[in-house]
Amino acid sequence: MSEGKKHKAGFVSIVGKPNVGKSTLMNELVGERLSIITSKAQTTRHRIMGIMSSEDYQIVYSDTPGIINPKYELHESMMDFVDNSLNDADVVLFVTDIFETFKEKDALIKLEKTKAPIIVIINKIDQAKQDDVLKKVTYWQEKLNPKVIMPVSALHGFNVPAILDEILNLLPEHEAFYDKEELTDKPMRFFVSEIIREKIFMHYKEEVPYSCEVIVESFKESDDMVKIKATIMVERESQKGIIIGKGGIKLKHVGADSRKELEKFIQKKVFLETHVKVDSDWRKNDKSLKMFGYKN
Ligand code: GDP
Ligand code: K
Ligand code: MG
Repeated sequence: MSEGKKHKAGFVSIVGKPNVGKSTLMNELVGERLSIITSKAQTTRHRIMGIMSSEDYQIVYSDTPGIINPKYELHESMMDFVDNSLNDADVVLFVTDIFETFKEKDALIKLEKTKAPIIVIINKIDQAKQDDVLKKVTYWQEKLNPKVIMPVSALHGFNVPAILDEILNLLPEHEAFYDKEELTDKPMRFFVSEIIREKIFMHYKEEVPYSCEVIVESFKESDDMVKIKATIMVERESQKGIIIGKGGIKLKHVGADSRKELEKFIQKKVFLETHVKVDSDWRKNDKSLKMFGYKN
């Protein structure tokens, strides 16, 4: 560590409504594709940590599910992840986007409960005129009176490095919480299942992806390759047919896309075997939610 400079470390919680670009922002801040991104709301179901370390600091980001009104048990667990991350936060990145009208109160109620300083991120400014951005800045200034408001484009990395400076200003002096080599709190199997889930979101319409959970049954690694067996859980027999498709064609495409992405992520050749199983209404079932890691 450089002389005279105290080490800073802390937890930065990334929260906001669905689809405003939280996961895109975390990946951009950390410089790794840790969180899956799709154009659909409720893609992120867990709290995913992305750790960024240097000689003088360690920032532990938490990407979280979008704040919603829970409709079933899975949603409740998702909102518990948001609450936990807000409880731990030293700094809150409240992400909103240029389009958000913000009629609902649920996200703001969560923010009122946190004691950590808030940075408001107005995302997707690549899609807005400067006037509209300024209007949003005024709006959030009046609504939340945060420490800082930053218009950014997470997708294009515009103004993202400046967020880091603001965080470092607000971060407490502390020693590192994790080994400086660590990138995340989640194991490789988690990312495998997330990557497959992302491809499911891309290949199927409407409700089907929301009914899917991916379980990595085995992950066997050798020097130059990995053999992965994964099960896609659905909620009903009819969804099983949709996932598999005529003659297995749909599942084959999901498998091929997943394999390509997995090879990029793991940097080894990947053999992927997928099966589909039914776990009736797992999203409302306590036992299944525990088994899939959504509950203790
Ligand atoms: P989350 O649900 O808040 O985690 O949002 P995601 O990161 O999954 O992004 C939702 C959608 O918004 C995806 O289609 C992203 O590509 C898109 N997106 C994210 N950031 C930006 C941005 O800065 N500009 C534009 N135009 N799109 C963005
Ligand atoms: K999303
Ligand atoms: Mg997300």
